[in-house]
Amino acid sequence: GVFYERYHSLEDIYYWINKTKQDHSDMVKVILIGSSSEKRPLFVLKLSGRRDEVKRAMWIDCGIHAREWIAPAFCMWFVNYALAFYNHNTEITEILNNMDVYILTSMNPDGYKYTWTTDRMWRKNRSNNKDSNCFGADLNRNFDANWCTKGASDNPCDPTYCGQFPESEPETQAVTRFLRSHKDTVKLYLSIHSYSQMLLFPYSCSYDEIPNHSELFELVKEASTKIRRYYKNNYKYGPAAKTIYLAPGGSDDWAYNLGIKYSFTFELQDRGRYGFLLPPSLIPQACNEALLATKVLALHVIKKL
Ligand code: 0X9
Ligand code: ZN
Repeated sequence: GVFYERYHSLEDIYYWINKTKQDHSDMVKVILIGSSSEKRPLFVLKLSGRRDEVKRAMWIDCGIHAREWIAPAFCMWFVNYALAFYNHNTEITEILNNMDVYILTSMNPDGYKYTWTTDRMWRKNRSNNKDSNCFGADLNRNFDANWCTKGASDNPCDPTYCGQFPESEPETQAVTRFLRSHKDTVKLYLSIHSYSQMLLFPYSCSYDEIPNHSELFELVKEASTKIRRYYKNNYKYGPAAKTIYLAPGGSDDWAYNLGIKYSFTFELQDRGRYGFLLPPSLIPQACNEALLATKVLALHVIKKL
């Protein structure tokens, strides 16, 4: 519907979460996992197919970085697609029958709000850094994975500021706490960003090759090939440090080290023409590309485990 072909204010997103739960109470639960530094709630939607409890799950977070508006738009797109096509599309049905899906539509609500009101290009959260006049930490440099080494900044005024210590930020804490307590069930971790059109896997915090490198490489290669075939668009793929750059403290590396061996970061459209200011007319294709890649990963994990 046309609703999903627009960007939405934070207030709209909270309203949408509530409405989605009410309209689909059979498949959707809402879990409060924490709150932001400005005390906004962090809600996770839990989508389930079959009624009987399934033992496996996947996680998707969107909007770690405030200005990457296509990311929350994808989380909403995914939820809408899953609810509309469950029992109509074989792939999403297979996924929801075998995995619960946890979706954090906006991991950085304070930053997102700030991009709507004050500074469209804001990246970090909005926490008050003591001993500095600059606000915010980069949540994707705040996780405990070679924290604050080369590729992050210890200056609170920089866009890649790593925070005071690993997991210093309440948004990071909410996610790590939830995933630690669900680590036996969550088999696939997915973090949605923009832009540059890449399908990335660990490590980003070092050039070390992970034990299941070949398996993940073949997977993102397959996803990228499918995107090219269906949507005529090019996605690079590979381990993040080599494919994009060295960047420590990221959620994907942390989740991988926690034991979630299928851990990915997607960089959605575009490749720089509009950058973070991707026009709403491109939302459908950008989301369908990411949806296709998500299906490839989820179906593989189901088949393997
Ligand atoms: O630098 C980042 O955090 C991501 N790129 S972005 O342009 N969206 O900021 C890439 C994340 C790759 N993974 C890790 N750095 N762990
Ligand atoms: Zn990002």
